[in-house]
Amino acid sequence: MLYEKISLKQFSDERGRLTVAELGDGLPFLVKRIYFLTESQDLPRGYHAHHELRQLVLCLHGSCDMVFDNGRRKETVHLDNPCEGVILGSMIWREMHNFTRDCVLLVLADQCYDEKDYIRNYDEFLRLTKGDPA
Ligand code: T46
Repeated sequence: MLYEKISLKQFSDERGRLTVAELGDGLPFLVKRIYFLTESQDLPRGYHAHHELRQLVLCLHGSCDMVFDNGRRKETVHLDNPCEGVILGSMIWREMHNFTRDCVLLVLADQCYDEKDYIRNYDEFLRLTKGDPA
């Protein structure tokens, strides 16, 4: 798999549902940054990879598709469940498609924002992943 699916611990009772991710249980790294996507339009996002960054992606509301690509094959995951997260590692090209208007995507990242960590050119990504046997 080009990504890891994570099922988060849930506590449901008559008040509703509480969902948790903590270090070592749903969250495999210390979080240095969070960001979230709201007011989503049906326009694709992403189109880049990261040299180092690891992230946990959670779709808190609505849905979207994420496409992962390691330079040799692609996998798509449909995100529509706030209790099911995706761990996204480094050197994976990602695209996000088919956002519903009510989509809220929460991302927890293990590094602060650094534009130098981005690979935004697909040919450059293919060149960098060429010798990688994964
Ligand atoms: C990723 C996918 C899932 C910042 O200044 N700080 C930040 O922490 C982030 C994430 C972005 N920005 C700025 C950089 C751009 O000027 O916000 C603008 C939009 O970012 P970008 O076009 O990279 O957004 P997406 O949705 O294409 O990608 C984002 C993350 O950047 C990326 O790491 O993996 O979500």
